[in-house]
Amino acid sequence: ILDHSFSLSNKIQDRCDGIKLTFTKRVSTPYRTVKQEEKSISIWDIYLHLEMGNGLSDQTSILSNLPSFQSFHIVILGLDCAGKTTVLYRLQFNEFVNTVPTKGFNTEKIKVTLGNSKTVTFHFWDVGGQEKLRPLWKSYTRCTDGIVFVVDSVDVERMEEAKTELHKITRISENQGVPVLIVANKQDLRNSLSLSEIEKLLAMGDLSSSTPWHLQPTCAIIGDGLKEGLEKLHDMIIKRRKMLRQQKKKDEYQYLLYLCG
Ligand code: G3D
Ligand code: MG
Repeated sequence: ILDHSFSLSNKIQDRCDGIKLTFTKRVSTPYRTVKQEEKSISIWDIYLHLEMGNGLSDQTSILSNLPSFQSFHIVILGLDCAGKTTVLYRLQFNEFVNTVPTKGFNTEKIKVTLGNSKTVTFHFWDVGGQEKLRPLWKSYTRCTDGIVFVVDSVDVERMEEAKTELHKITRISENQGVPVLIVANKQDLRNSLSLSEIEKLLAMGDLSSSTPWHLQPTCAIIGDGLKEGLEKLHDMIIKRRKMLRQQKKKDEYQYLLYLCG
């Protein structure tokens, strides 16, 4: 079951749904061991997790503790023409791919080897950035592990518009605390803005204190800066997962103390 290569077809879903794995979590207090919760996961749920990646949902939190299940759901957002699709295909093919305007979305699962030689799978969702498509962003960020927000470093005129969209998407309650990698793209162009100018124009200091962020200069055409950016994003995601796990444990322990009087 833990092997990514296994696959199931819809036809046998019902049969597999009958088979359940039960996880029992026990918590020890200094005086006794308390059985805390029992959770059943159907094989079908595990399959969906592997196929779709489900961010921080309750069921996947058990699976994401296992190394082979480390897959991260990442949404790539930003105004049209910022270079989102170029980023996606640069990462996938390690070469420049000529793009056409994205009408809906592109999605790819990409294995990336990080600096510590650890390979992680990112499931990217590159969503169209035209104004009429932006209301859809919200549905792609539901339960996401991280957001990559791409800006065109030479598009000074639309920097204000990019700022508005960045702040809007990070303010959504479901996205509270979700790490954001801001990609200052097209740094190869002579008149590109500097990082400090972009930081100021995007008013990044005004992002909520609960939103971890990192600003990364890149050139998606040749791939400069992309790996470094993903590394930072990965670190922020791991840190957040750890924090959420610790918070959950703390809450559970408090609850047990309350139950034990
Ligand atoms: P989008 O998906 O955000 O809408 P695209 O943007 O990836 O389609 O890219 C829009 C244009 O920007 C493309 O050029 C692409 O080649 C270019 N581009 C992307 N990244 C960079 C970069 O780092 N440097 C430079 N100089 N150009 C970049 P076209 O000509 O096809 O419109
Ligand atoms: Mg695109």
